[in-house]
Amino acid sequence: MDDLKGVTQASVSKDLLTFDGRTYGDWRDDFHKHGFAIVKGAVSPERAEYYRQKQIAWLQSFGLGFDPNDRSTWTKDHLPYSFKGGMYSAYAATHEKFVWEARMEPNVIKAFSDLWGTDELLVSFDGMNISLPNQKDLTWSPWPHVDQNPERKGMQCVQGLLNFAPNGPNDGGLLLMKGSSKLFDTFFTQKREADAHEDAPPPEANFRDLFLFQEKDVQWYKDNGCELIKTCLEPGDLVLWDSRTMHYACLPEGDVIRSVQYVCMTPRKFANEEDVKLKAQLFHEFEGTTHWPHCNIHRHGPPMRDGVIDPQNRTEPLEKPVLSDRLLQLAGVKDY
Ligand SMILES: O=C(O)CCC(=O)C(=O)O
Ligand SMILES: [Fe+2]
Repeated sequence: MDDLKGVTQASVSKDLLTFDGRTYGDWRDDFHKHGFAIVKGAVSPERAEYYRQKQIAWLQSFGLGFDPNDRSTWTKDHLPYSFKGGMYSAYAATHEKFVWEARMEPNVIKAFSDLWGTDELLVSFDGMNISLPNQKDLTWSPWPHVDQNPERKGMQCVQGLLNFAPNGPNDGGLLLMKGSSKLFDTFFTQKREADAHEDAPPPEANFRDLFLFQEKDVQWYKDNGCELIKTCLEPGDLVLWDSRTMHYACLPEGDVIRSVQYVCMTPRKFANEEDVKLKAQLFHEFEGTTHWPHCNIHRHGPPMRDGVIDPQNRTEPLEKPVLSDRLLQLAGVKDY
């Protein structure tokens, strides 16, 4: 493993910010206690429905015959390439106009500003998840993981997911290990072997901020007082979780197509200049990166199909975002 860029010695050994002992009287108390929180109604049901429709139209724009009303078309050959049954981060998707609009919803930005105590934020260039119920050509097994390298101590990244479709117990969705963020350091004081999951990224992908847990590790967290919960959400809800929280997503088994967008924001001051420069360059190239806004900036790269770059690859979004100072600041292109 190469060094963890953007992590100073000081930040390896302690939190980047300290929240100890503070109470807020809102969802932030839950967040600091359990490692996650749900911000209800961060966008209106109407806006959520707009984003849901944009996502479906985006899938259809590839002209591969995907029809949201015809289950016989719910197969890989009718869809652009996705990961884990519905995660889309290639094809310049992460820079579609509607994706930027969702990131910039006032209450989405406000949630992150309130959490971090600053308006000077960077946003991740991560994608969306559109998972189809009972898609026949998919295999799936739980993939409990954290998106933070065990070497990074403290709360360094907060991930978010903005939900657009009704999301009950049978629907595809996010499972979180309540309380696990607090046990992150304790768990990794021992040498731990990552799970050889069938979907684990190849070592050359060098996913440094990912640790896949084994089944016995899930039990370890439960034995230490944590609880695995499936989030149930209404359209417009935003879930935020500390990247040290164990989590994974399950596929839908009901009738509803899962429709969410990932959105993560961290303070601009967490970033070093080199990473911000790289981020700005990737923004100009309409590239996707990871869930991390301020470091761990890696080019997503083109979508692969059958070992070759998908001929349907796009290097520009269908609809480009409307550039504003605020957008460019969040993207790391313009200084605060
Ligand atoms: O889609 C989800 O609910 C979670 C996917 C995931 O692991 C992530 O966003 O880090
Ligand atoms: Fe994750």
